[in-house]
Amino acid sequence: MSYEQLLEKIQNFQANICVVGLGQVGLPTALTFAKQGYKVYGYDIDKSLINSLSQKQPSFEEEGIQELLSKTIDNGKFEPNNSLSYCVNKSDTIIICVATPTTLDVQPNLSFLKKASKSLGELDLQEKLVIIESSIPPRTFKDFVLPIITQNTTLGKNFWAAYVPERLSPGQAFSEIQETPRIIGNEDEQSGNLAKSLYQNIVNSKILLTNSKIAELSKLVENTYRDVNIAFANEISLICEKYGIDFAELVKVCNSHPRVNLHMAGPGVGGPCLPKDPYLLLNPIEGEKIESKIITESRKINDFMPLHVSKLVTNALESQGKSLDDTTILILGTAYKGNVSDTRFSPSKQIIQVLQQKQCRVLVYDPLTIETFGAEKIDNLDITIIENCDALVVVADHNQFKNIDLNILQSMKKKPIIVDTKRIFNPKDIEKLGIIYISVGYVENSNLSTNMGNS
Ligand code: SAJ
Repeated sequence: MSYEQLLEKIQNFQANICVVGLGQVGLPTALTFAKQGYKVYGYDIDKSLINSLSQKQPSFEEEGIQELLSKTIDNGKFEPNNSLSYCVNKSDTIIICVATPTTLDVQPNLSFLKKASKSLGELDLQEKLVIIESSIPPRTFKDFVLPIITQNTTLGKNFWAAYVPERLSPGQAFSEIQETPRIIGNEDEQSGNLAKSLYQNIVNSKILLTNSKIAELSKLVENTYRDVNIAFANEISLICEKYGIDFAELVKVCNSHPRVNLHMAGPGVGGPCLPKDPYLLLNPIEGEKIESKIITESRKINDFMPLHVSKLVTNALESQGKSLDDTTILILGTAYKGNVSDTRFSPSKQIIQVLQQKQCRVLVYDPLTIETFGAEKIDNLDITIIENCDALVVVADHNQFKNIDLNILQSMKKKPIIVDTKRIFNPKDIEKLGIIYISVGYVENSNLSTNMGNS
């Protein structure tokens, strides 16, 4: 098949697609292409995942995923399969969405990408287009992936490839795949054109073409930008605690300026992307580690926040004359953020551990996850549970938590405390119930505040 024939197949939804890696990026991507009319083969090394997807059971929470999975399996547009060669041989385009985490010493761990590229390199990739969506350190596409997958082909002649970083925010995956502008990083013009035609058929927004190194860097810079901005918000919230003013009110006022956009302070930064992408940015695949004070300090500030939250909780309990070993604390949320079932790098892990070290009894409630981080799991917010709680700590802003009947909170133990790190409640409503309301950047009196680094 020539370049022109492949282009036409892609434009007319006739090109088959194989998605490698069916996690929180790969699966929504596969289902979106299937929804638009492409035939999509889904491959993952996890056989049990392929089994459950074949039985129409998604492995994580995402709005609309269940319906779309069932629909596209029923109409034959999505076919999960545990043979990579089967999926690749049936396809004209292969999209790699494997995880690129960091090791414990925060070095890029490209082992999944290496394995996927190696397995692909052993198959016949002639006349196919390969796309990488995983977040990767600059030059990985050109110097690491391309040499492995072009062993029997020539880029731009009988094979095409591009780097197209995913940009979806878990929890809004389907709308973001369609509405967020996409970046295409390519090393040859034909690959850029093919990738653009493919994404044009699912994206209702701009598609920008650039070289692969800039595309790789852009992805890491975007997530680092957010991490640094959240760190700034967190630091300002600590300053607000010192002054005894409400950070949320301050944000409202500052953000009325047309060139200011303060982010929200919170319990820390979790998830599979923000806590590790700054490290991918600073650790090139070859050469020395890059120094950046602002990026490294921001990571430290965000990593400190769970500790700060536990200190807010224990300070508040002690200020009410309670002995920590005689208190029960209910944590709302083990997910790393609202409305997702992902618990990777969740701030609640450290909050729970610290509170347990301080001898508090810790319960957790999260209707979207099975993770407890060693706390006692409860299955509902029954009054018999609430009446034993001294403090309630909101760590994930799930919609279910926002809709809690506040009257039930009145049954908490004497001198009750709510630490609402995600600002899901109106402080006045809580205080009206006789409950002490605390948040990051909102302490009743500044004595409850903690010092960065001394907790
Ligand atoms: N958070 C705050 N304050 C804020 C915003 C977020 O404390 O103002 C916290 C959240 O609670 C969470 C963490 O930050 O713990 C990350 O949440 P997020 O919603 O900012 O980001 P992710 O990790 O779910 O998704 C990000 C997105 N990147 C950007 O917005 C630049 C998404 O678009 C990327 O596709 C995704 O990373 C990814 O996969 O790389």
